[in-house]
Amino acid sequence: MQSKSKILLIYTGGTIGMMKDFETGALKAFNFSKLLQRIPELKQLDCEIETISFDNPIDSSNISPEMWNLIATMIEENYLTYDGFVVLHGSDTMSYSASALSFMLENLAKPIVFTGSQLPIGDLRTDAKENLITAIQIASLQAKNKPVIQEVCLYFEYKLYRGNRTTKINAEHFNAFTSPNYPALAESGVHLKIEKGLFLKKKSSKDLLVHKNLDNNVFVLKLFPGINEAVMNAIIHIPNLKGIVLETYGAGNAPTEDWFLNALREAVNKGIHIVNVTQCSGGSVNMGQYETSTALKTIGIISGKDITTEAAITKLMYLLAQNVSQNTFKTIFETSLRGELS
Ligand code: ASN
Repeated sequence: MQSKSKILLIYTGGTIGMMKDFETGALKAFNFSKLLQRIPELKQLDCEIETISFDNPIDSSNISPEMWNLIATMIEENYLTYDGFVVLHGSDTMSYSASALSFMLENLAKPIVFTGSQLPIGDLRTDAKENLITAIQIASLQAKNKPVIQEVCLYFEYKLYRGNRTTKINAEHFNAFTSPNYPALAESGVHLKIEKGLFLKKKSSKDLLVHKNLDNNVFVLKLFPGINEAVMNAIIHIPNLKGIVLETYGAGNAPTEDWFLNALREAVNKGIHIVNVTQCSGGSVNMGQYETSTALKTIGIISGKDITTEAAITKLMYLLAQNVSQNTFKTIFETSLRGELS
């Protein structure tokens, strides 16, 4: 007989649990016990739910690598006791956090489902209840006493995505996220339609390995017509800088002016890892397709392929803390570690 799934709900903050401050009119986080009182429906779910919360819930604009560590530690310490984890998180940076956690949790064999909402749970028209209830149901799915999902996901507005493939695209619509280069893993309608073939295949049966070191000596540089030499030089001379996510045009294209390419060459020669990702909301970098990207390839710029900026910057933080040798860094970055690139 299948036993009831045990789910740990980790509350970090976000709009889902916010209330209006009557003095300023702004939304701010409030504590978790009040959140649970607002969703009596949770008792009807066919699983056991326990909760744990940040001492001071945050608006997700204040998330940091230290807090990713806190979430990772909460999962690590409770990993054997629970069948699945639902992380309640603000939507603003949820894609960054889901990406970061996907890299930090190696050999994951249980579901970690990030969710949140656009309106507070107390609001009459809230999207929080559906998001939370279905996220818990998804995290509880079992087949032959094993969790069906074994990766870090993000559930929002009827769709389950691979977390490190997502990006927030709308501050107004309930449909706030998309996964531009990878299809949804599941869709919730009258039935929960699960696309098993899209799930991450577990590579080994090794125990969970939690990587808590992240190196945030990194930068995201979005190109724009008019970027000048002084700006480029200032960036590549940031003390201790170890990695740059370079958001280029189209299929990975950039200016071909000497001062620009020289700055990139100098940075690469100093040991700074530069990852080429596209500013487009979908599609892939393909260095060499146009003349405007051929030099980038020659300089040794890493191809981010179809990775999101959120996954690229967190993968950089993760790999920079892993003591990867200078020679193999590019190859490892260009390899899919958690399904983050094709
Ligand atoms: N500012 C909020 C947050 O990210 C937005 C939200 O949750 N919808 O914490």
